[in-house]
Amino acid sequence: MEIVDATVIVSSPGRNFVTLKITTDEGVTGLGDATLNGRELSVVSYLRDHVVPLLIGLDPHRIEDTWQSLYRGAYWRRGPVTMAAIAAVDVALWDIKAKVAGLPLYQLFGGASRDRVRTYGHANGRDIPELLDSVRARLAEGYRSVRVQTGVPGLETVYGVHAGTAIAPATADGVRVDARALPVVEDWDTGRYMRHLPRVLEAVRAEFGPDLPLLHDAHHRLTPQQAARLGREIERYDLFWLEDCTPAEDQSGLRLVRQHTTTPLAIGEVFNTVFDYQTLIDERLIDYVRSAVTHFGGVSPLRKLFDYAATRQIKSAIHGPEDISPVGMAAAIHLDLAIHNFGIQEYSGYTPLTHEVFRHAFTFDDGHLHPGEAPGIGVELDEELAAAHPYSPAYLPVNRLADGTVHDW
Ligand code: GCO
Ligand code: MG
Repeated sequence: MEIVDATVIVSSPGRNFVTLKITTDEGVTGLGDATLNGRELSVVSYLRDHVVPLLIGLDPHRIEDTWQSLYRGAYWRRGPVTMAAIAAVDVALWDIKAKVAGLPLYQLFGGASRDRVRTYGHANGRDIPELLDSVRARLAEGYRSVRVQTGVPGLETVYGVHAGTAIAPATADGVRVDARALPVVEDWDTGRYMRHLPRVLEAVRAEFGPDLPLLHDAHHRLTPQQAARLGREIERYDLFWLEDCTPAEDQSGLRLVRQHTTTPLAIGEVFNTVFDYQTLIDERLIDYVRSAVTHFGGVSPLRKLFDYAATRQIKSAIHGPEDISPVGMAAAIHLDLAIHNFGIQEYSGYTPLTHEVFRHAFTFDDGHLHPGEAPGIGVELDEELAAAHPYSPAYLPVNRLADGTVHDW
């Protein structure tokens, strides 16, 4: 079998998604997600200009060899653009291999290690009462674990709450209403946030009791010293995890956090390779690894990462926000079902139009996902509908402190 065609499809059925479609001489097709929120077109160019020409004529079954040649052959390694492009190729080839085998992808990974995949959803509120309503809404949708984010008194806009909903707002025809040609500026004050968060968790525990698994995302905003203090202060609220407490590319900083708190830590959605995790895993500085299939070079390296993490009893928690397309999500769910050290899967849902553009075999029921039994990853792209909703520029916000200094967002 030979790869005869590879095309890159950009579509915005609510938000921008980049999809690679690989076709073989036998007419088998595979899909891969290459979406990099806010930098989508750079991955499109990387694929179209530099990767697609290398794929034509290759044997699609040689996934590992293709992966290694794209990673090592570029000479310039790692980074989100490169690794998103390689991820799309990797997943598309696994999709083809599993279709040819006539099996859902998880069967090629050793089969199911569990019956279904536990998820968590997003609850957001501008203030505590709005957050409590949002938690109720997620529970009504079936979620059994909830991430809680609120506005902070004195700040205008905070990560996770400016949209007020779990899903980016979209008009009926699928055009993002928050799409903008330039990033918006949000404000940030670490002191206010650190004083407010314990009150938020107190209110949520008072309302929903001790049993509901609660998560919180600090979104890379604290220093190790601040994270150590916050983690210790919120121990009594028994978080499932505190996510991205620091910009963790400074891996040794997590030693300080770990020395001071037993609050479980989850890190890694912006990481691209196993090397970003080396100290964190070797020294057991985290409890969950958070990389997305889409930003980590695909399911091939992510499976290796999970095996490495398992040697330290660290579990998986694949990044699954609404800016990972249903193609990337489907690949994640197959992996979640198969690996032993599965922890939890993030799933924040999609706009109705996104579900139409990407028709998928995976299902969400009772707070759990299942990849379905369709051969491959189980996603089909409606290319006509995708083309009717073209790319529209959209950027993540930028954070500034009161004096104008840029801060991590
Ligand atoms: C999460 C993430 C996302 C990111 C987003 C950036 O935990 O789901 O923090 O919400 O902010 O993926 O594009
Ligand atoms: Mg996060």
